[in-house]
Amino acid sequence: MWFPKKMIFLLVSWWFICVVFVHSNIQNHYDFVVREAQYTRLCSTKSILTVNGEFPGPTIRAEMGETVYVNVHNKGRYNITLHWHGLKQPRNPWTDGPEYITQCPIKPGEKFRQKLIFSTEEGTLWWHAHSDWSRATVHGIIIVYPHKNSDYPFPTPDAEIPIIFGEWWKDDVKKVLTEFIESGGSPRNSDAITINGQPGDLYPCSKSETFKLNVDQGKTYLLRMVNAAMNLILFVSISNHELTVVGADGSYTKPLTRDYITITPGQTMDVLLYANQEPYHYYMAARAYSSSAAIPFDNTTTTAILQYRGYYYYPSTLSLPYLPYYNDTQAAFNFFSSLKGLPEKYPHKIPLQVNTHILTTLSINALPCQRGQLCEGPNDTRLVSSMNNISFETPSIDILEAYYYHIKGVFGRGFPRFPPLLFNFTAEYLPLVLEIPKRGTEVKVLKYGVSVEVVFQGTNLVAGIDHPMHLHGFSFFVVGYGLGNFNKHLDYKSFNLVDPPLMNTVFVPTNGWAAIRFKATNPGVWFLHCHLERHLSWGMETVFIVKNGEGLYETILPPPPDMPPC
Ligand SMILES: *[C@@H]1O[C@H](CO)[C@@H](O)[C@H](O)[C@H]1NC(C)=O
Ligand SMILES: *[C@@H]1O[C@H](CO)[C@@H](O)[C@H](O)[C@H]1NC(C)=O
Ligand SMILES: *[C@@H]1O[C@H](CO)[C@@H](O)[C@H](O)[C@H]1NC(C)=O
Ligand SMILES: *[C@@H]1O[C@H](CO)[C@@H](O)[C@H](O)[C@H]1NC(C)=O
Ligand SMILES: *[C@@H]1O[C@H](CO)[C@@H](O)[C@H](O)[C@H]1NC(C)=O
Ligand SMILES: *[C@@H]1O[C@H](CO)[C@@H](O)[C@H](O)[C@H]1NC(C)=O
Ligand SMILES: [Cu+2]
Repeated sequence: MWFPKKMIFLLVSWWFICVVFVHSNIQNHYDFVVREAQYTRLCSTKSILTVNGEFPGPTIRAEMGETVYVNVHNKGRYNITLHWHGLKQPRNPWTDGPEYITQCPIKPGEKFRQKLIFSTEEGTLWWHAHSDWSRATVHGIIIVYPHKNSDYPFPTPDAEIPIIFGEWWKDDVKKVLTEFIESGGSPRNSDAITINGQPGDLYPCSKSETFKLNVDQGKTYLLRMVNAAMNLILFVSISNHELTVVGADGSYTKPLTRDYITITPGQTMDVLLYANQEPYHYYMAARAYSSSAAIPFDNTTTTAILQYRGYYYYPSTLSLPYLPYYNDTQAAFNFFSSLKGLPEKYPHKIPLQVNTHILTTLSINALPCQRGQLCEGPNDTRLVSSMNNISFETPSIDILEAYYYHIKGVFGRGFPRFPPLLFNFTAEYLPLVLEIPKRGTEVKVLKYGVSVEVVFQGTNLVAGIDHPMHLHGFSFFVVGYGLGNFNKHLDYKSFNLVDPPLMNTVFVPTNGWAAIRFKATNPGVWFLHCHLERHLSWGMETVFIVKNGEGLYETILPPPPDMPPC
């Protein structure tokens, strides 16, 4: 078609006006350059991997339902992939990100343009690297605002404050990972927990940089919290202030007011803070929840300061807020089981009937020592982990391409729907012979549209511990939690099918279970894994492949032209 020059000029300028003025705060194109940068924390300087030199990385702001493009350019020295955590990416697993699951890595010097399809998510999500342990420093927040004709399901807050929790090692994270994998034991503990990249007052050389939340008395703040820590479930609280959770994992919830919250790696929480106290300075603090006495963890405390404007006197000492004790499973369990969804936001979506039941154990395992290996696990073993007694082996060609192009020998379809052996999963003493898992790359294939229930059952093999289980490609309803063994005769009665929260990462309590339900209406290859990085490295993961349905809108989109080659 032929356009007069003037017409083209008008069209281009009109487009420009729309883009610049209508979406002043929001852009739909980002350039992410992965590169090294120098950072100093805890009195020592090191080079870390970042996006655009920032730690935490740049914020992505979107409006519900829009599509955003991120041009990822790897200028680092290592292979990398990026994942958009909590984004369902309808029909588009291609740019979801987990390494060797949906793509091969972006090699140094290469680029990949990733399409982010926002659909029903609203609230706080995040993005992070999804290859080796790079996500320790390669992560950032994603804020999804209500559609312009819509509003928050609570009074509009006066301002929002991102709060990103992380974990910092003084040493190079690559080195921590290599040492961990070679040793066969537990990884080295981090040296600090951070809030927006800062450890806070209680650590050496950190006080002047402690993160400050500046507030005006009488106003309401939306704290957008992300737990980007590698291996720590956290308790969080603020002195003299209550916290009101109004959203989790990119879906709104019924308001839940508590004096502390619990947040697992992978989870996000939208939390209202009412600045309704005496104008003064108050600590926000966070530290680990860790249930097993046998497992070492970083037991330090990170702080930020909530400071009311107009109050200039800086107190020399502040008192720390109440936090549940490190091993207080009841406190964690109570928080999560009190969180309820907003069913009016998704009427008739909760699957009341299920046609695919899956029960999977989550276990820590121990392999016998082989000659030439280091075996720093208990009793000279090497630690691994498993789901339904299969410790996942990551292939070297990604599963999505193997599935799409029918490449044989990359994965099997034999992930079992039930544990291969029934025993008292949570018994205090278990026979050592049960500790050795199988190894393999087994996926579960689901027909398009089936209603799926997954019951995650923690076991006490080697050491009972909590697991935050994350599913890509879906938000699921968390319909039940319990301690001990899941009992299908009793526990169905306690399921919440009225107002379950819609989440993407579920807390499975130590020696307990959690149950989720979702409808498999997103064709693709979707990773399911523990979001504690050490358990993921050990093999606590599998993949759901959802087949195409009928017609175009139930079919996987074609791959983008610039998929990174293997
Ligand atoms: C934290 O762990 C260290 C080393 O394991 C221990 O010495 C210290 O007492 C612990 N601190 C607290 C507050 O539990
Ligand atoms: C938590 O740890 C404390 C101190 O080590 C111990 O006394 C208590 O029994 C533990 N509680 C639980 C529930 O394990
Ligand atoms: C399993 O073991 C736990 C812990 O010892 C015990 O309390 C429970 O009764 C056992 N359950 C069954 C079904 O035997
Ligand atoms: C896992 O499989 C291995 C190999 O078949 C077996 O020896 C072990 O007992 C199984 N453990 C469990 C918990 O099923
Ligand atoms: C280590 O070995 C001892 C003795 O055989 C056994 O009682 C204990 O349960 C083992 N620990 C683990 C974690 O396997
Ligand atoms: C980087 O990725 C390519 C493509 O999958 C692979 O062949 C290579 O071994 C990877 N390099 C490292 C250091 O893992
Ligand atoms: Cu885990």
